[in-house]
Amino acid sequence: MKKSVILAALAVVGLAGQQAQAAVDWTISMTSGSNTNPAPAYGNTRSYASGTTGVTVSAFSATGGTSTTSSSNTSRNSNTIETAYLSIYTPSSGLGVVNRDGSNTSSVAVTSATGSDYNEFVNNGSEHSMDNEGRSDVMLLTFTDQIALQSLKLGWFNNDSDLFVLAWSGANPSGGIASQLAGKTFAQIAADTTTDPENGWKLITNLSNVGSTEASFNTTAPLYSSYWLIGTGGFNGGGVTSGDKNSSGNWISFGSTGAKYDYVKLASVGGGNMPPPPSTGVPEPGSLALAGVAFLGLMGMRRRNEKV
Ligand SMILES: [Ca+2]
Ligand SMILES: [Ca+2]
Ligand SMILES: [Ca+2]
Ligand SMILES: [Ca+2]
Repeated sequence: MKKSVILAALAVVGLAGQQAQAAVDWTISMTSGSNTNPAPAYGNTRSYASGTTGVTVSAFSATGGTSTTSSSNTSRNSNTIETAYLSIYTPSSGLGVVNRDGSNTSSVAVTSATGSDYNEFVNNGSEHSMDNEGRSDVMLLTFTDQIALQSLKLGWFNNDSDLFVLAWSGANPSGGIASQLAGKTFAQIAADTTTDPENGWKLITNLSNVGSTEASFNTTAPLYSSYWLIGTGGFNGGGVTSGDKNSSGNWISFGSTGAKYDYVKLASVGGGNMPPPPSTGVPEPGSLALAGVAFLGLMGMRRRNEKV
């Protein structure tokens, strides 16, 4: 009896929580700023806010390691992750990623680029976006509070627009969140989501063909975190994928028929604040204990009555 009362109370709380999340608490637009060109600083940040909720965004890409200049696309899960340049396209497109492996030195914003991801430059080509042609670009979003990221909207996309969202779960990493990204590989991060999902990067969702629609996710039993990772394509146990699946529901490898590269710019994100501790309508631990005592008392009375 006591158990069912508690379950009923929790059900009411759960329902109230879902209703509150039908709409996000805030939406942060990320369409303002300007680019540095030429020679941007890799690892730059851009900050945006809505009300008291603020976010700082930075860019990364799998450009490290010995295969940095290889034209092979198969290295994206074994290359180490390095900081990239977080570019901005106004007035409405939003944030893009220009990684370290560009090579177009005439119009490139990267003075020392020697890589084979050659269309990575600020003011031309489709890969000034966050893309997965050549290398896999991602954005790290660091919020001022623990929040539930629940929506995103693209201001621009080309060819295909699959996205994945990861959140850092568990304790704050002692070396800072960048230490859980830079120097690692996407394969290592993927292994973390499967072997230690409660303390590390956790896959929140794979979004297919987002396009110009506002994507919604993480609404049921939402996860709250200060650190969120958004990338192009899909994400599974091996790392990043094309985001495209065959008729059997299996991921299609980059370079195979049916795998389409994704090019996107992020215009806004929305989310929910962590709900305050319940104050009304939910029994306090103390009153639950009292209810238990009363219940035991009833049981005692019933036993005594049965004896008579
Ligand atoms: Ca790019
Ligand atoms: Ca690229
Ligand atoms: Ca797709
Ligand atoms: Ca795709």
